[in-house]
Amino acid sequence: MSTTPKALITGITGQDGSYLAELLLEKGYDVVGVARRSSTVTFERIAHLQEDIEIAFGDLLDQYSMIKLLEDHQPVEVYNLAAQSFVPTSFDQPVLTGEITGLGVTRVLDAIRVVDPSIRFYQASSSEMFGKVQEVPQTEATPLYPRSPYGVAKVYGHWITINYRESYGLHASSGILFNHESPRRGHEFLPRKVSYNVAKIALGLQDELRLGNLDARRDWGFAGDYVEAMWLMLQQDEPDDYVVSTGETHEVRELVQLAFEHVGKNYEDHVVIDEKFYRPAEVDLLIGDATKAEKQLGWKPKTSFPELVAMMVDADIALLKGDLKGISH
Ligand code: NAP
Ligand code: G4F
Repeated sequence: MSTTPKALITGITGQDGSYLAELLLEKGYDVVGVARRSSTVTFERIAHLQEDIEIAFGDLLDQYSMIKLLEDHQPVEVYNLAAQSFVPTSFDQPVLTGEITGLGVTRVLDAIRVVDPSIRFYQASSSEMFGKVQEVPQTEATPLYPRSPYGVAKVYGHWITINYRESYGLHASSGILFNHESPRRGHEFLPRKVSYNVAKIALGLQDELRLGNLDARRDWGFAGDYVEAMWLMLQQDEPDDYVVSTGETHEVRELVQLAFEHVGKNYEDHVVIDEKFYRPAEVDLLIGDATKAEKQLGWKPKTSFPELVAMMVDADIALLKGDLKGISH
């Protein structure tokens, strides 16, 4: 019998799925990535890993597919990264977001309870749960006050993870991750929207960038750093919840300004405020205190805010010039 540990990742086609798969392969795991069936292939972020990981099909909306995945692949660790993760879409599709991002967590946890309760479980909780923040900075003990259907669904996912840990003794941990970005980030999220459009402006392909609220503040880190914290949580003797953040907060405006400055331009010459990108309710200020992760996991972020912004703009310039073959960031 093989002694190679096997990990199963839901959300393998997403930003974090690709970085986590790379990390686990480096650590000697067999990796099974769960993708949902679609009429077009959505494997862009994992194209470079397709020889090394196994893709299996399943959907967080489908309970039986979760059970079958665990029976077929017998992982020792499950990382639940799948979600409808874009906040504005959660206002337009609140029920679907609740089904996937909230109830989907129960479907995975219940499959573990039924098939093999010794499987270790990671839940991708979010700083969006802090919403209208009740404390600054936010820790594992800060009361939750979500401000979007996505945030509400994540609160459910967070508490059902704690509930299965306490009710059935599962090794189930939640990482309360603050915003993390990379050149692999979806184009609809603010930092990637900015880096891609700044790259286009720098190359003379367009002149204008339309954005919403520039006053909100976020604690932004690099996704490649954050997936290590996920893995570390599942290596602990006891399951627990951890804030993962940089401990710095920056205005959206600051990120925009930095990205434009990186290509020698003034953001005020290009940015147009468009009410369409405002949200029905906003999360005004996020800043995390990751002291517990540092003390108990030995985890610290490695990439600074200016390094992250420069990395993303440079990668998009290379992408637009056609220099970037596959994904290497
Ligand atoms: P992402 O890029 O949006 O990826 C989401 C993944 O979930 C995709 O692979 C998507 O598949 C999959 N998915 C969606 N609905 C599904 C369903 N019904 N069944 C199976 N898979 C489904 O998100 P990310 O940035 O990598 O984030 C990973 C996780 O961390 C998410 O749960 C997110 O909510 C959470 N999180 C992210 C951040 C952040 O700043 N990035 C911060 C805190 C928490 P398709 O490719 O088919 O759409
Ligand atoms: O990049 P965003 O869309 O990320 P948001 O809403 O903070 O959510 C992300 O981080 C969460 C962790 O806190 C994750 F759980 C979640 O899955 C996701 O990954 O927006 C950041 C800020 C917001 O305040 C938004 O109002 O940027 C502001 N913003 C201003 N103009 C914009 C825009 N956001 C987007 N997406 N597009 C704009 O044009």
